[in-house]
Amino acid sequence: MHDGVLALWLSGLIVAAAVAEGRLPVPSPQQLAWQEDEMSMFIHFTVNAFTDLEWGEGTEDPAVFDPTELDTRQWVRVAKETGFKLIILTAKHHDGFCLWPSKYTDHSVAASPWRGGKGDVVRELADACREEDIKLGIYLSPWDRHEPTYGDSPRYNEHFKDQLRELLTQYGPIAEVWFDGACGEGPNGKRQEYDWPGFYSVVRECQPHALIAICGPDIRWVGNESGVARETEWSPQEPSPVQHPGVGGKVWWPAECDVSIRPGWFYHARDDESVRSVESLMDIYFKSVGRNSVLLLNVPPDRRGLFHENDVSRLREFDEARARTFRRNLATGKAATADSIAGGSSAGNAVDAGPGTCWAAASPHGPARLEVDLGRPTTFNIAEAQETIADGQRVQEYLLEGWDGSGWREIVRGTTIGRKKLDRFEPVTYSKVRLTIVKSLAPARIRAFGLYNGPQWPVL
Ligand code: FUL
Repeated sequence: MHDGVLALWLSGLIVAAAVAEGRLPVPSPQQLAWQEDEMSMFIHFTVNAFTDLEWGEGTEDPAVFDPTELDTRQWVRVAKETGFKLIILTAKHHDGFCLWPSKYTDHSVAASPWRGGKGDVVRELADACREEDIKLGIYLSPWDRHEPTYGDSPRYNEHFKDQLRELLTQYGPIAEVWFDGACGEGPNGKRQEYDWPGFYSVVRECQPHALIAICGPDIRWVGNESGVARETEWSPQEPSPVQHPGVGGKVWWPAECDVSIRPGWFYHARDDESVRSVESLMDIYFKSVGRNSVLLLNVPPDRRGLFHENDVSRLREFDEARARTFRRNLATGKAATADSIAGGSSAGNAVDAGPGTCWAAASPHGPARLEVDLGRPTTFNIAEAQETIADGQRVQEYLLEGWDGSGWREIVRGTTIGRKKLDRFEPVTYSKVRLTIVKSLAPARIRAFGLYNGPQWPVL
């Protein structure tokens, strides 16, 4: 090719790549920090723990709410010690009972015998979170089976906004606001129409850094309550007319996987022997965090107002299991080369110790290959890859192969990578591996590549 033509062709490619990159949605700093945290804890607690219901009816006597040893410091310490960075509390569930003394209702802790009617669970949790440097999130159920104005749409919407303002102005920074979509009929027989844009405005006004989840524009519900993301999980999504009105193109709307450590969302003594096994929790970790999502694991306090011993020991086993599995990345520090490298980058950046740098491919849409020489035959059963999602999610298809001395053998093939992709397989032994980015929306940026020889966690 003539030099001038080559230059023109190359600059065309660079422009095409830049245009493609320019259109890629990227996370806000808060969305990025939320995803880097990997795991959040959900805490479902209300009158249901005392009435043994999952959905309270709104007619419960507030006197039933009387935990004998409520200790939010226990919740926060256990969460922190077992790897959670954010705690989301059901400040009000569908029954309408408020865990804080809302001045807009008499159906709250103020009408209960707990702490002589002077208690405030949200305050105690906020204080404990601040002390332990854990972020706080709030679940406020729009569906309210107690509130008499529910169903009288404009009036109830104002009531809901008043309660939201209380929670967002009296308890310090709130990292996530979780809006459940459940909706029912009010006592007037009419279906409540929620004022979503109005709810979002209150959040933006009172807590500009809070992420609005589920029925919200910042974090997307994964679509099931079993903690499982898709094999192909894109954070860039088509905007929703309700959640992103008037927005064109794609929006950064990452998935959150909510699931309970018990069969129900609330505590029931009958479930004490049915706390999820460590195998189940690890399977969920691989299928949520390991599929470009955040895991939101629910742990419901019991009637004492404490996490039950069985839940606590399971959380500790889960933490130890992750530590044991990911203790040693067998690719770290090994010699790495690539057939496509953007200026200023290097293949070694994918296997250095920190996620601060990346192997940036030059090829605009793949293929691009990263080869890691493990130095000697090495056995592993888990592979990990991470994109630098601050620059958008780019990889559409990848392939991992091992060199057996005469040829490359396929180990695993996948689609999206995103923040973190984990693949499990039967143990294999190779002295060299290569990760091929088969197809990407823009030049791939891989900040971490890992191989682990961990316990063989079953795919459930
Ligand atoms: C659902 C609710 O109906 C459940 O009770 C629970 O709060 C779950 C997280 O969301 O929609």
